[in-house]
Amino acid sequence: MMDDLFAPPAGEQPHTERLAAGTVLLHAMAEPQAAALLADIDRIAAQSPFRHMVTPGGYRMGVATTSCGELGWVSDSHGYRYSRLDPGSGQPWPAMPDSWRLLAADAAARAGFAGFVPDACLINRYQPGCKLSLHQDKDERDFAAPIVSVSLGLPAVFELGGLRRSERCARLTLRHGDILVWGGPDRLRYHGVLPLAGGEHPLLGECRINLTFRRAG
Ligand code: MD3
Ligand code: FE
Repeated sequence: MMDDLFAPPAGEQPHTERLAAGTVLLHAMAEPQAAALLADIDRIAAQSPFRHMVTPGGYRMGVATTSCGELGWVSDSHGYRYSRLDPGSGQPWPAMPDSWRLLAADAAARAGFAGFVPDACLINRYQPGCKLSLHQDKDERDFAAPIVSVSLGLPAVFELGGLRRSERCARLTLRHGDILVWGGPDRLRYHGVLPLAGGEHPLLGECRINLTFRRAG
C-alpha cells in the first residue's frame, strides 16, 4: 500500500500513488483543467439538471446527480440502471466533452489501463452533510473496464472496503483535482463517502463534485 508507482514527478507527471493492485490515486491531475470542467458542468446541468434520485427502497438520495455521455445512471422504484435518455427531459443526456474523454483515458492509461473509452459519466454533487453509503458499482455490463473518478471542490473522506461488505474499510481523503482510478481486482470493491464536512472552496463554494467515468454499455 501507498508506495510510489513512478519516480518523483518529472514535468507534468502527477504524483502517483498505488493504493492497491488495481487502484491508483493521481494527485491533483485534473487541477489545471478544473475551471474548464466547471464551465462544462454548468452547461451540462443547464440541459440535464442535478436531481435527487430515489433508491429502489424509496429513499431520496442526499447526493444530487446528473450525467453526460451515451448512457446515464438512473435510479427509481424499479432499480438502478443505465439509460440512453434523461428521465427528467425524455431527451438524450448531454454529450460527453472530448476533453473529458481524453482526461479519463489519460488517467486510466497512467494507472495501467490502456484503451479506456468511457460511454457514461455520472456527475455527483455533495453539499455539507451529504454522504454515499457503502456500495459496489455493479450496474455496468462489463467489469473489465476500470472506473475513473475526478474530485472537485471540498475534500471528502472515502471508505475503501473489500470485496465483501463485512471487510473493514481504509479511509482516504480525496481533494480538489485528485483522480482515482480503480479496476482489475479492485473493480468490485465496496466503497462510500463519509458525510461531507462544511467549508468554502474558492471555485465551488460549499460543494464537492465528483465525476465518475464508466464503460457501462
Ligand atoms: C471504488 N462515487 O458514484 S468514486 C459512485 O465520490 C461513487 O461520488 C463516489 O462511488 C463519489 O458510484 C466515489 C471514488 C471511489 C474511490 C475508491 C474506490 C470508488 C472506489 C475503491 C474501490 C472501488
Ligand atoms: Fe460507487
